[in-house]
Amino acid sequence: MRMSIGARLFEGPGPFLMGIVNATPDSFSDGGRFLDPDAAVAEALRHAEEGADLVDVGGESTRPGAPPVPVEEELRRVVPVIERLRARGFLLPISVDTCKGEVARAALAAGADLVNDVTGLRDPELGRAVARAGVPVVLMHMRGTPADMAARAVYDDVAAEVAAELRAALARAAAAGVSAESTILDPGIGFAKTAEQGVELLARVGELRALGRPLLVGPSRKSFIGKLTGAPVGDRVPGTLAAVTACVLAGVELLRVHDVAACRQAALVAAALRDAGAARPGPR
Ligand code: HH2
Repeated sequence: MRMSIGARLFEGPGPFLMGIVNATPDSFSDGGRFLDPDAAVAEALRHAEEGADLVDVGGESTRPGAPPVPVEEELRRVVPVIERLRARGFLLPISVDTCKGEVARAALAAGADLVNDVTGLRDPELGRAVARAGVPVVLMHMRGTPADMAARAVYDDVAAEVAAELRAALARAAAAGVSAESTILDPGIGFAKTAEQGVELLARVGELRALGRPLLVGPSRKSFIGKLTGAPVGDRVPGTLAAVTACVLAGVELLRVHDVAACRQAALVAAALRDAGAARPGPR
């Protein structure tokens, strides 16, 4: 990939790590821990110390069944975090995890550099805000809303259908005036996918490279790991590392994770394996 995000140029295959900061009372794995802005700021600083390349600040849980958050409440959760990080000279690019145009605009004004939209620009106002600010955007695949997405997890060919629906998101971005060069695509692990479909998507994530855009994947602590292993949500780092490794080997550039230090170690080893394999192609 070659893309400027804030002051930083993201160049090459990565892997680049996006550290998660959930300023929410109800996120599936860390709800309530970082609702206080100072706690959220401390978590972002910890991610930076552990080697994150950027951080993603969100104020609305998207766990299955999560209720929508009113715009005023979401603004109250995320804007102070971004303002405080910038006020203390935080150097990493900041992403805002929102699907609302108004929240994106306020977050960008407060110092965010990228918009992470789990709905893939369904809100035209969000598309216009991104286009106007000229910032990059993550277009994630989802069907329906967190309240009803589980019922929409019906696919004949999950990888092909997710690719087609991501193409539609790229078309929405273009219609809003967002250039293709500023988009990053994400298959949306856990969003309108069963555990089995999520595993198949991870196994075939390399197929999405045909869309010609950098890829971001967020497998961190997700329920497919619990389904495969029985591990509770607080004990899914090892499963996350396996998924991160698979993603890096498949050519995914960006990983959205809670456990930056552990994931960085796995991602760097996986990247070395990826590069060593590419250096000596073919059977020996
Ligand atoms: N996953 C979550 C939230 N935002 N954004 C992208 N681009 N990709 C993802 O896979 C993704 C995402 C869900 O994880 P988390 O933020 O930890 O939980 P919650 O939505 O409950 O806050």
